[in-house]
Amino acid sequence: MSAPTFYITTAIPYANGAPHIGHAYERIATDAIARFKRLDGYETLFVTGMDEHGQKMQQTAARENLSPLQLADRTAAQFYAMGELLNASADDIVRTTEARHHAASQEIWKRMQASGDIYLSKYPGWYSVRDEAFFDDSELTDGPGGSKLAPTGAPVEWVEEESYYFRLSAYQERLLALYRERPDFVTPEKYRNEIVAFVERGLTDLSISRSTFDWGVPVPGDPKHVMYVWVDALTNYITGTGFPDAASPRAKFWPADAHVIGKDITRFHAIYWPAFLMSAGLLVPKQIVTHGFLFNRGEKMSKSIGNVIDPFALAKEYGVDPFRYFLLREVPFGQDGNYSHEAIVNRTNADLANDLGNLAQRSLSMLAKNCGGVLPSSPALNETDEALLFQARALPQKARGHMRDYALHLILAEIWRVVGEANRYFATEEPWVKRKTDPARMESVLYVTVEVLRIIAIMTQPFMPASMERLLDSLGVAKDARSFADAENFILRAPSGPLPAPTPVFPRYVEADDAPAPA
Ligand code: ME8
Repeated sequence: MSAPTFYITTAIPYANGAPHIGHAYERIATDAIARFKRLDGYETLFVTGMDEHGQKMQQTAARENLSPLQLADRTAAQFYAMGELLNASADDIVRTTEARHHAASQEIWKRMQASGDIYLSKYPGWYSVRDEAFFDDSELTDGPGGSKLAPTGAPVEWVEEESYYFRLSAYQERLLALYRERPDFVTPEKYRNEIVAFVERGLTDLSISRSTFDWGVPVPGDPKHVMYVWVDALTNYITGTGFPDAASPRAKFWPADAHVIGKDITRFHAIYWPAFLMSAGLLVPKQIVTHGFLFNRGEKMSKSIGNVIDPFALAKEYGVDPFRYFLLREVPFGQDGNYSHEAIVNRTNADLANDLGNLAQRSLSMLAKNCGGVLPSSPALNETDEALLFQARALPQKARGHMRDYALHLILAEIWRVVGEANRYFATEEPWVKRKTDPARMESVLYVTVEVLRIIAIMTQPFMPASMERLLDSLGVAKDARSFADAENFILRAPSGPLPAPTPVFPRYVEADDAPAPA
């Protein structure tokens, strides 16, 4: 039987700015889910991309004396580097300027047109010639002589631009039926409820082309128009599966299992995207998985306040894995969260350095010193030992349960509950005392601790892949025995030889001010 498939995506970041912590968060969370599914036996495809078209791209590039493509290349390189640094590199990065993506966008357009859902009309609005942009009434200020001004100070005039429209209004019932039949189509529920309420109020047709700028995918048959950037951007998700090539080896991954996105873009994903797909005769994704926003000590990050957080600096300061762990443990997935230096240092020192790092270091050092690094092959186990092993072995099943809701923070909480139990066990059993009084018991305690650590390390791989690789190496676990099925395997393994000398997995974070003065 072939493995079940799992296809997961991130939103594709706008290519007109550098990566920020929100992008890092989304990428890390999606990576953790993809790794989890892979370790759980799914054939997994993880696709991200870059949103490189639109008027804003053209404007930002012009301000920087670059062509739009030069700007896109520069930003794509930054995001590529972020993915590598965070150990969250995807299987594929779809850049919307690529030929394969133009082909996919034009094909979905043609199919929507063939369904009779695209028509030509006029797009009325306040237009600034200088900015080459339309503005909402609410964005305008009063100018001299009763005139109106754009936010840039440029004069605006009322114009009616020719535009193609998508018959979104025709999809209200079908969308409501979708939300009814698949109550978890949008998660968490609070975002689903917002979407349902919005669609129940009625939908108006959507303007889906522009002819006042040309940085986009040309409309098939009418190249003076380019596609509205969201039609083109959303289509990246099927470009990633080789669409329209039905013979692509990736075609089997559609429909996607999860589009992971931030809460500001649920409407595009939960309303427009399924409507476009239904119109084109394609299957809709299984789930829109919405995450919250990250704030800097409760404040929205913005360039003007100067509190935008650079993920490269954070990863460098705290280490990639503590940074990944912090984001996924501290922020309940789906809710907004806060970043602060104190919070990340607390998590790093308490959960990682003290609880997991020390336990591994102490047990493995004792094993090295007293047993030459060799685990007993058939230790006697008592009820206390069995109880702890039972809890550890229950972790994969509990984790799968939480993963059904994408409750990443609860998976980590479960794992760290067992870390806590293992620490209590180690402290109560006092193997360092038993060393003299009952060496056989010491061996059993070390055996149980190492076995529990093995399961903990396997289950933590999706969240902190590099550190857990080191820990599993220290535990003598073969590279091909690190899947969740291996974690559940009740047959206690006997490493072929003595374990290597342990190396600390998680150093404590020491404040620059508290660091001991050099001697
Ligand atoms: O929206 N905290 O691009 P984008 C958490 N190109 N997540 C955040 C965040 C924050 N402070 N700020 C942004 C776009 N995000 C479109 C997507 S998809 C077909 C097109 C999230 O660069 C945001 O919600 O503004 C989105 O999911 C992602 O980062 C990219 O945002």
